[in-house]
Amino acid sequence: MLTIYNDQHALHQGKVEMFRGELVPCFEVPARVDHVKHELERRGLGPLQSPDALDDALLAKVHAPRYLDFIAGAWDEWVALDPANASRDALPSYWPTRGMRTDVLPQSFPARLGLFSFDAGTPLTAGSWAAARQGAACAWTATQRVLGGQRSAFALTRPPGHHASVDFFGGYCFVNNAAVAAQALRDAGVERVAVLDVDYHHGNGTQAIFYDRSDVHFASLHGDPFTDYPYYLGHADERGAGKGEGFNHNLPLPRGTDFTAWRAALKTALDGIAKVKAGALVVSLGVDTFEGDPISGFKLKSDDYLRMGEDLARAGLPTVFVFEGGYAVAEVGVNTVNVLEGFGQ
Ligand code: Q9C
Ligand code: ZN
Repeated sequence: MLTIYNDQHALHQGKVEMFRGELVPCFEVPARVDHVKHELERRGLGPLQSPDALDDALLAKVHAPRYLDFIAGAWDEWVALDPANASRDALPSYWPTRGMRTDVLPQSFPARLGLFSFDAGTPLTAGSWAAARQGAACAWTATQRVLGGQRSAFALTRPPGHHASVDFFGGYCFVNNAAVAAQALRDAGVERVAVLDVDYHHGNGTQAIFYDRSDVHFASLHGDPFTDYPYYLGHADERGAGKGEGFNHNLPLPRGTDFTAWRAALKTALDGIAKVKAGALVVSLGVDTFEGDPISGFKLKSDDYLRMGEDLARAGLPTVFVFEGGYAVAEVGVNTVNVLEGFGQ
């Protein structure tokens, strides 16, 4: 598996996240990607390449310009508020909600930090933008390799992306790498692209970015939002809007779901993808469906990820894999690389 590796991922290194009323050490740590890289190298699974330079115009096709401007400058603004902030992560604590104004940009930095986010679990750090932007470059480069004739490529990067929406960050995500890949495939002339999100959590950002579009079909298997993050999106009745009606497919599953039930839902999602005649596939590859994941509720075992890769290969589509979640740090390498090995070259 050709892998495009984000060698700047460790520039994003959150210290703490808000969890049940406490600041706890971040689950989303640099070691996650280090383990995947190590496992790819240990199994001799294809070369690791650096990304090519990204044209920011692509980012502006999936994110709002005022959001990108904010994220790009947020760390400097944070430190300008108080030099002591240089040693602290920025976390939001105010959000606009129903009936409040989001069209007027507050002057206050904390107010804008909340306006452009949706949780207090996603620390913004000195290197967050640099790491996230380079991650988008990885997704773009992996897409170019697939367009160039590779059957598949893998963007190995963090922070993850699928919770990042048109104009807000959250769920450890700042830039939606899967959306970048899907948009790049569209820009190259692939008439319909499918994004399949197998991360434990619903890909609210990817869904929202493409919700009213028929050219990008979004399918997601995830913990039911009645009980699981991101809570406010991901129900089965969200089927797309306007021209996008019928091109959004959510398969929420209960806590405790094992691979047999998960695999049946995967088949349903892949059948839907075959029906819309997608010409390419983007896989949001999170392995937080693993039984040992500390923040998730499914029961997949390490060997199941080989079968997952085989099932994905049977879709028969040029495929861009983008790394997302997975927080059982010691097993994240084996589980991720199992999918890629199961998929084959
Ligand atoms: N008890 C990704 O996997 N915190 N993001 C949830 C649940 C947010 C996960 C806490 C989880 C976000 C990319
Ligand atoms: Zn996840």
